[in-house]
Amino acid sequence: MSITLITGATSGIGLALARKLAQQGTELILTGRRGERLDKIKVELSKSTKIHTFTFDVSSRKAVEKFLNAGQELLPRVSALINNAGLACGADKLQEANIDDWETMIDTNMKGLLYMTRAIVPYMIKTNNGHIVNIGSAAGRWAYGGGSVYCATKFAVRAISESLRIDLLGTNIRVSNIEPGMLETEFSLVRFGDSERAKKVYEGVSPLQPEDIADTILWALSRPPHVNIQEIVIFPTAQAAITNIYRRS
Ligand code: NDP
Ligand code: 8X3
Repeated sequence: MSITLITGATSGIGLALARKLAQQGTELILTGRRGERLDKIKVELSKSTKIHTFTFDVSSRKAVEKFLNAGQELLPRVSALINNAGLACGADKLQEANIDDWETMIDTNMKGLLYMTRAIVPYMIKTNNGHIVNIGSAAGRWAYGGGSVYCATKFAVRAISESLRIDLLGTNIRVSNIEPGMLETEFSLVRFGDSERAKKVYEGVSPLQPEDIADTILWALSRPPHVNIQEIVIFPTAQAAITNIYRRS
């Protein structure tokens, strides 16, 4: 039986996808830093399928290596890796930004995704089967003020997806890059660390919901083996472009 591995399954897109895949009976490896949440999710989803949880920080190379050791019996069966764990920290102008925030975003969104991909792809090559789904962002196509490093990490996710697709040419392994626009999850709370400010991001708008992206990922995963969905950009209807948002007054 094959396994789907989702990083960042404790909330938002990762959790919505885990719930949908569990309903279909897919065996899952779920990861995140908040172990208590993972424990609860395991109890909830184990009613439908086999769930394995691992609590670790994807931005720590050592922690990823520990996970690879602990999960070594499961990893050869991973047929889909959903590189979803990610975050933005702050939205300050580059000249005013906190450099620690940059490190966190680069280490999580880029290096974490790379560590996980480097570890899992060799197993997929052995079976000549697999699907890497990277959660990029519309911010990985269009930059905006105050987003320099977050946008750069998501531009990087797009570049990594493109290169990996070329590196894997000739295998049956697929690589997809999913690029959502405004999406209501814990993302803005994490970004600003302030629930009032986070609420304002979505004020007067019907943003995307994590289930919208989970459905899109499920669709990409379920295409026949000769079809690779390379990239999908998804905005809410009220967002025409990265900084063009219509708000009801
Ligand atoms: P959430 O904050 O709701 O979820 C983020 C998930 O990532 C959590 O499960 C969190 O788990 C996990 N995570 C964050 N940092 C780490 C880390 N260092 N190690 C392990 N897990 C980590 O946000 P979203 O669901 O919105 O975010 C999912 C992805 O979607 C991200 O890559 C984000 O950049 C991207 N995205 C989000 C958009 C939005 O507007 N919301 C739009 C476009 C893309 P824990 O805290 O338990 O570690
Ligand atoms: C998140 C979308 O526009 O808030 O990736 O950066 S945005």
